[in-house]
Amino acid sequence: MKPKILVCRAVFPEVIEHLAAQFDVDYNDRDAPLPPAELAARLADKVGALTLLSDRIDAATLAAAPALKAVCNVAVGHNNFDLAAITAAGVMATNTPGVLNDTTADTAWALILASARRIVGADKWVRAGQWQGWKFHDDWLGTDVHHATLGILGMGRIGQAVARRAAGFEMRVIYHNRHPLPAADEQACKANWVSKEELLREADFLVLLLPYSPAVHHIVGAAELAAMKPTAHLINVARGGIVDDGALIDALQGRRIAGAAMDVFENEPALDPRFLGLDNVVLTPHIGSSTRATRLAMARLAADNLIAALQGRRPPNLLNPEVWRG
Ligand code: 8YV
Repeated sequence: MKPKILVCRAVFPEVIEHLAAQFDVDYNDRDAPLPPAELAARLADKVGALTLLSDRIDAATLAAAPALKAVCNVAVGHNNFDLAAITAAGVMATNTPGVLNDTTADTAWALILASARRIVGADKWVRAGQWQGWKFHDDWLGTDVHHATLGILGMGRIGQAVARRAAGFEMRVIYHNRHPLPAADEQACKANWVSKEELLREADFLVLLLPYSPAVHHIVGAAELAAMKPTAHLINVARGGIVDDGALIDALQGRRIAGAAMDVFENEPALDPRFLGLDNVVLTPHIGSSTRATRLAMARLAADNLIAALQGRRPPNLLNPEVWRG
């Protein structure tokens, strides 16, 4: 008999085939999350699970899944995991770092450029038939990206990929982390550590790339937005909850910053409806890693983690090494 696993949400057929070669797969092939009670019920006899960010794994879920050995997220973020509870239950938890860095960095750049050059509004204007003639000085004037100052809050692997791309735009790159990067890494992405205050004050484009934790909840709120330049743009490709969305909407309405581009929101997908009425924000539906190649690589890596964990090998992306008894 093959070990039983749950794949909590629709992924790629080739990944399911790969898993089915070694496991008895209970597959939720709908592209919608399982309600918590159904998730718990379907985990009851499983030894492993492939999870998405919408699948909350906490003490209650674990209590319903006594045989569980591994939960493997198809995401680098893992704020759907109560890692302390998972570790206390002796269950391995994994994520998918690395494979989505470049795609998410590309998304950040798409949003920087879209916000600076008002691409989305201009596209809607053309489609609405409003382009009646060309004007020199008042049509769709945007902000230059080249030679501007790029600020990055959260200079991990994705932040460094965003910074490296700035060289082509001949930008000055500054960042803030709790601790500066090792000198060689700073050199590789030509970025300088500054205080959070200086970052807010100096950035023309402020890109957020922090992983979510309660410690960074609303790390960009009314006070931080007030400290930014009125000409600045804010880009969030990290997590909802890092930005106080209400404070951002106020700042955008009051033109206290020039623009924003948001891929992630508090309470997504139920974003604050006031966003929809603003002409100085670009809105995308959490598509930071969304290319076929990258989503497939993420699903494959999560599957590899699950296979390793259930075959008694240390999974490559183990988040809680304290449970490893290799
Ligand atoms: C994913 C993400 O697309 O990896 C993450 O943490 O937020 C995105 O890359 C999404 O979570 C799919 O699970």
